[in-house]
Amino acid sequence: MSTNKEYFPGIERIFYQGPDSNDHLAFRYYDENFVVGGKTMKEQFRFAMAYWHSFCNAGSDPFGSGTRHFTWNVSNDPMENAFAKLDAAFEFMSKMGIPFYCFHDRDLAPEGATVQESADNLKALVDRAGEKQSETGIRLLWGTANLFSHPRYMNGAATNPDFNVLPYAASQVKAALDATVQLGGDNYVFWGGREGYSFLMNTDMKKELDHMGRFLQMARDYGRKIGFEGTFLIEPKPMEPSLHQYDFDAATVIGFLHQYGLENDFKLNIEANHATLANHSFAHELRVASDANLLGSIDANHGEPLNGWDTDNFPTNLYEATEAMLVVLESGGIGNGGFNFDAKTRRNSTDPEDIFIAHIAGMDTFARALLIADKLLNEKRIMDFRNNRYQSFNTGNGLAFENGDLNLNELAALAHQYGEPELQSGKQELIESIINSCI
Ligand code: XUL
Ligand code: CO
Repeated sequence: MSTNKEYFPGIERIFYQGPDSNDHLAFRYYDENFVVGGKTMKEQFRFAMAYWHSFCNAGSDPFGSGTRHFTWNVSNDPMENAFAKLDAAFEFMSKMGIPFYCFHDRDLAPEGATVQESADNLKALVDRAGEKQSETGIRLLWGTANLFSHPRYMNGAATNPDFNVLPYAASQVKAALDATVQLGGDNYVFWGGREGYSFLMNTDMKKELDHMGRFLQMARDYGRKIGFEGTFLIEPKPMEPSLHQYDFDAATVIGFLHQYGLENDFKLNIEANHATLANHSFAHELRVASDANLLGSIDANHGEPLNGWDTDNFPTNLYEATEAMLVVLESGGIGNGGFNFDAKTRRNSTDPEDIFIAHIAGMDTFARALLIADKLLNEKRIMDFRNNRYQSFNTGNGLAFENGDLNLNELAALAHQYGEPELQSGKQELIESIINSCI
């Protein structure tokens, strides 16, 4: 089925040329073999391409149809197009030097007329993807099932008030887990796009959350049974498409995982634009996940600060990326997760080269952020200040408090002895200016 057609003629392998290069089809900061923080950049990031944004969505929005011409989408046979799209995607990743990809079941293969036909379609594409992986060395970062686009999921998948929808969702998750295991995927993602509500008055939230917990336990048990040794990931997002989504933010999901006994198998996939939708910074969400030992992977993008939507821009905000990389480095890296570009080119970026330029911009942004974050970690003025801010807990009564050796009565009694505490400056502006001097 594989053709020799070249989908991006005129574009060769993208290489590192250094910060002074003016070539827009070259890396200025992402040097895959350069070692930072004990690992090569390639190992630190494990960059992944998101199949859906770059190869499925031609740029349509609620106000108009797509603007990009997909040269792999020209047949009347959707399966033929799916095979062509696979070739195009692997050509793109090979030329970019992107080592991983991520997909939803429906990105890879079209939905069939029956459950069986859908599973067969997916299997055919997965077999071919396996061959492509062997030929190129490109690997699967994570697979997932699209449980939000089809009308049957309008009231949710695992949380649907109608039980009849749940078997359908299970059939998709089962097939997507089979696909992920067959392709050696390191992770499996659940993003609960419609797992939430649009109207609380017609919703039994407790029942729906119990159903979601049970469904995820079943998926975990099935995955482990078929030999999936990777990490299950939940991707928090507060809203859109639902008015309220149950996986609201990192803190909410961590509570949910513990409540339903999922914390040993699941971690979090933190997306920058979802963080800001929840009125958190990207770094905040990463920090919350990391502090709970549940930072699994990252969906790299950024939102438009002037509106509240999930605009999924390619990440070019150096400051935001630097804050993120600081958390990642302090966490000891992203482990078996990666940095998936859950990002789309703007609707009016219509040249075929634009998805190359966009990925280069994103990879260069994070590479540069990594270099800066590494510098900041070695910047004693910041790190010492942060540590010293808490030094009163290192000895005496502060240490006794931390160790649980003081009760409230004893703690309150110290107020009489200590009197009014002296004010301790937080030195925010100083730290901000040191950060700027490292950029
Ligand atoms: C939606 C989103 C998804 C997930 C995978 O906002 O981020 O693409 O990453 O389902
Ligand atoms: Co995402």
